[in-house]
Amino acid sequence: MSKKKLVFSGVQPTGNLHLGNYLGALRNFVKLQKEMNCIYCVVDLHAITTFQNPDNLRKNVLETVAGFIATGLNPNKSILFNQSSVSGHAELAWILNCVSRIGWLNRMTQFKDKAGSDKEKASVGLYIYPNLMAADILLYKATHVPVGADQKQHLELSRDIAQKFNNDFKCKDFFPIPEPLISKKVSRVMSLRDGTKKMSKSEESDYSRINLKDSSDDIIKKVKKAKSDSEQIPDNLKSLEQKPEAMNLINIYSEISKNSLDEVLKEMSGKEYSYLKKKLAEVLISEITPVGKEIKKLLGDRSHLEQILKKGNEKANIIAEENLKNVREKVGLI
Ligand code: AQP
Repeated sequence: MSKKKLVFSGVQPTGNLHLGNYLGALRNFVKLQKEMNCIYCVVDLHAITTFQNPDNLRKNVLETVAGFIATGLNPNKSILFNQSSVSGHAELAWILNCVSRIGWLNRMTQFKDKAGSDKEKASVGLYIYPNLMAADILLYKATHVPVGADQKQHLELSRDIAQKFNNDFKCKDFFPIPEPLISKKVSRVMSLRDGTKKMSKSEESDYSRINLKDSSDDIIKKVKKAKSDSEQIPDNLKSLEQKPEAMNLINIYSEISKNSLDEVLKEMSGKEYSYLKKKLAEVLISEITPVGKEIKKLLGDRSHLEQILKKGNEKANIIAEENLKNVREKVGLI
């Protein structure tokens, strides 16, 4: 595998993949495999930073693999594996725990969001999650990391950790400083119920998100119920600044219909949101339901999915072991 450009990214097997995962991550992953060598990971060790029912976790790992493949990922071209099968992730994470600083972790907003008001009760794993993410990336010396905007801060931390490791152990350029690849258009798909919160698997209300496995009827119902605005659709973006739910629907429509925001406003201005919702449901059904059907089909053959993971795990382990050998040597571990 060429050392030049290498993509790494992961998805947590924490439940139903949704439109945010699709637009913010999966669709870009598939595009990137045409241009670069790519390694994609089902990050089960990240998932357990909050409690997961073991049976659901096992099921969700395969479902996430199916999601990758249904979106168009080719497991013969890219490496697709699950994190806990490559023990190097946990080992490098420990080493990087000793490089990363408490002050850096204290600034992570995702921990604050996920831990909620009672931080004392959050797991230690949730707190040091960003160090594990740095280990995921650096274990393969990845140069590019496609993520949604919600992961930007974690990726900046990975860059700081890489830099500090290179400085502390006097090995300039040992770890490449990973670059984020964040889609300029829809980098953050928001909840259909609250336009200030991101669409998320763990949000209680299923009406907050479009799942990739949703049926046409589900999509129509959810889009119909989505919060929007009582005024007509304006002809400029400025008027949408204080209307996050309406902006979110317009963003999603623009992204799925492949029309720019200006084109969408031209088409929609002066119309009611019910018109936008009708069109939005149509484009979502035509793009998302085939992916959902393919996921369901793939889940009908578990052994095929397990075989894909097994091959990916073997390939990932070879690269990880080689890099870890050098890390141990730099740190002085024998
Ligand atoms: N709403 C979103 N908009 C854009 N991108 C998103 N991603 C997730 N939600 C959105 C991107 O999807 C990739 C995989 O995310 P993840 O499942 O590993 O973790 P997450 O960001 O924590 O996703 P969720 O859905 O919110 O999961 P839970 O609820 O379990 O925490 C990442 O690249 C992410 O940026």
